[in-house]
Amino acid sequence: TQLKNHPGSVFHFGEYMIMKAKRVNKALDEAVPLQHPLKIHEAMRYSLLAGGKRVRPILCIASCELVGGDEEMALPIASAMEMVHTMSLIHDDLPCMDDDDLRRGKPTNHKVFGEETAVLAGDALLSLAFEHVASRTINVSPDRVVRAIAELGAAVGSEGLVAGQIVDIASEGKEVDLSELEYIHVHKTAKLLEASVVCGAIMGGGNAIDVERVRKYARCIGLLFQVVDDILDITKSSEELGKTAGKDLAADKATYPKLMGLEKAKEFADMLVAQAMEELAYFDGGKAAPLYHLANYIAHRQN
Ligand code: GRG
Repeated sequence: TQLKNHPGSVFHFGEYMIMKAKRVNKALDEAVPLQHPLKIHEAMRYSLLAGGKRVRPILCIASCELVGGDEEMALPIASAMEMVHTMSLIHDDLPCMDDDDLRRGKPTNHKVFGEETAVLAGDALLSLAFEHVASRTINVSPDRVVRAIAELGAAVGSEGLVAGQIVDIASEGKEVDLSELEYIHVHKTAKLLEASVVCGAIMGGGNAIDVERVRKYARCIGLLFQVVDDILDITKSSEELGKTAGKDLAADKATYPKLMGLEKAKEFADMLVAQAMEELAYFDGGKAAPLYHLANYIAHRQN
């Protein structure tokens, strides 16, 4: 995809994603060296370096650059976002949670390393995320680093991801209405995406208005991410009908298409992209191109 920002300048989104993902993968690889005790570091690296789209760290870096910061300022907290995301996936897959066998196309962490190690690998990644930001961030004033750490902590804890997960667990087997579904998604998915964008802007030196603008953008794309996930679930399961024994991937789970119908869910997704774009209109078009394309990418992704 190309976008003309200014006469003569073209933004190559595909190249941008590949370049940023490579940078993030290198930083993650270096953040967790294979050292003693080998088993825990192997388990941490297994899930952290197992692929994944790296949407959160790339959003974080793009937001930092949008407000005039350099990639280096955001790289430690961008890596921390992926560490937290990965640990939440490891714990989400555990037998006491979703009990999944596969993640990112590979056997889940507990299937390979055992349950005890998977719990500890998640704990260690969560702890490392905060240590990494505090000890590795460069060229950013301490007050900004502290603000960003507070933002990340709030997004992860009992008012963030953990809140979403516990409400999700409590809702199992019950009728869930749209407002409960939104609560779960805002907390399980949107909070960390929001923290990624907001922390990037904080580290990059954004002022209060910049930070609030990107927060509004992030809230739209956070919810969008989940609505699209739900739509993909439906399209995937109907594609698979006939190929497999007709396994319904979305069985028993409340989703936007189930609660509002597929067409309305698609309209809701379109509305969220449009709203996200509106927030970006305040910024320089050239600098906002990556976030503009990231919103489009989240809306139109196929996995
Ligand atoms: C965070 C302390 C702490 C504990 C974990 C288990 C749990 C609490 C929360 C569950 C969070 C969860 C699994 C949310 C779903 C997030 C989501 C949308 C995952 C898919 O993200 P993608 O598509 O995946 O970005 P890749 O593999 O590309 O990174």
